[in-house]
Amino acid sequence: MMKLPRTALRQIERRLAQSHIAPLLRPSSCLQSSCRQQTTPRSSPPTSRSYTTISASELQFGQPVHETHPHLLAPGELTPGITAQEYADRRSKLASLLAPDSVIILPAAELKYRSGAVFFPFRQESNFLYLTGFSEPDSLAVIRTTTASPSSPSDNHTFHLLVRPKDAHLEQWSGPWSGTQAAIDVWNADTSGSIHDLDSLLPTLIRDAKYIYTDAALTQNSSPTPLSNLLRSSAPQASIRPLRPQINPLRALKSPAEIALMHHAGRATGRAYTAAMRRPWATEKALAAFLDHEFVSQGGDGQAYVPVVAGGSRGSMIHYVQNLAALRSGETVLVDAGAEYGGYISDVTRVWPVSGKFSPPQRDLYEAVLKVQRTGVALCRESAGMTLDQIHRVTERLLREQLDLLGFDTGGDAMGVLFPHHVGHYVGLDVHDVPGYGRDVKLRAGHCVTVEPGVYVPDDERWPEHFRGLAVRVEDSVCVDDESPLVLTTEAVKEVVDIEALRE
Ligand SMILES: [Mn+2]
Repeated sequence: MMKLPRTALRQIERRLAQSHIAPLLRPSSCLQSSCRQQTTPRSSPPTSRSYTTISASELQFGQPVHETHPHLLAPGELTPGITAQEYADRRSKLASLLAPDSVIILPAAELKYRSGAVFFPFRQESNFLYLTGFSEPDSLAVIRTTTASPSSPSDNHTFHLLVRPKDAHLEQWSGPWSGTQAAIDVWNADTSGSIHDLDSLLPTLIRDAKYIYTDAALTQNSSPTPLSNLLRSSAPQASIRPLRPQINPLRALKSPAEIALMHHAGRATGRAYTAAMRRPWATEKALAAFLDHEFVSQGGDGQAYVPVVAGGSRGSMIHYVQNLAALRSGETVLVDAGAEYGGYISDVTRVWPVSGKFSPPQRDLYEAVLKVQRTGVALCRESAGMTLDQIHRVTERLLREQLDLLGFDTGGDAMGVLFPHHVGHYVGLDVHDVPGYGRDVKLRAGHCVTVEPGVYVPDDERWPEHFRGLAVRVEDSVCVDDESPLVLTTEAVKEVVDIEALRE
């Protein structure tokens, strides 16, 4: 049983909030004082680096670090809110689950192109980010398990990063990147090297390995990929296994620092929604653009996913993202959007009347869904002993009861038509977090999920006339605690009276 340390959470949250009010000017310190010394001591003591006498704030990295961006990261943090120690602990926890002489191979995500040389914003592969905190493409991380001594059980692995070496000419075009020395000094790799030397460096790192854990693509068009060939020629005796089943149970249970980041993202999202509900909107596009801006001005890093902004019956299209139609008075608008912060997302849906006032059928259907949603949220506690699948079944039964009361015929396949999706999914680094982790797992303190029942009424004679074309979903992001849920997104108002009061 894990009790979420709410006092600690509040402290972290206060600091996160302050960091957005006034950038803190801290004296710049050398890299080794901020990161290296705070991680678990390893068998080989850190050697002194030639540039530790240079102020680190004069150096340039491929992502914010404390020395260059003290308004974003506290000393010791590798990404906002997550310390170098926490990243080291994640590697050591994963290593403790695997046999000695296992290696974990993590290729970074690839930069994706929109057209020609025009690229999309880069996003690191989630497991790579979770284990390293390093956010650059063209890199590869290797974690090799070792036999831990009983006196130092966390000293159970070595960690290696292959990255882009510093290159003044290329960096002038692409912006700075961090280089091989920073991989050791900042990201705490035991060894580092150039990604361009992968073919010569990887064989040494994985020689004599018994198991290779990786989710890298090993075939493409039914031929082995270059990485697959390299793994097999360097460690022909090793058996190659998927990494996901090993790492998913770790990623699924969030640390207090992760929960604080998600709470921060949830708060920014909630405030943006409530600000949006205060105003009249003529188009889906203007509303979407306002939220995008508010997510940042309320303290988030930006949008976590392509939002759904759907007026009227377009809300019945679950992933409607065109967001170009006019909004009409008399209709409701369904918005499914969320901010992210420090790599962690929040996921919220609200429905409100374009005019500011619900019509009687809109209010009736909305209240029915909201009532069921509140019950679902209340079940997100370890003491309920339920899985997401079980909460889904309870939700469907309660929705059916509510719809019966409103005069729907809920026989036959009605519920599959009216409520076609699952009640929730895990959230974290990914919107649908820890892909492959089952919804048949009993929820425990530290699991974070969405609760999002919805009713979408087709324009069809089968359903009561005044409800046809209505689309209602209410969604919050929630972390499970022992006895109660911690709702991350309470600042997005959802009671009818509160929504209507915003426009009075
Ligand atoms: Mn969702």
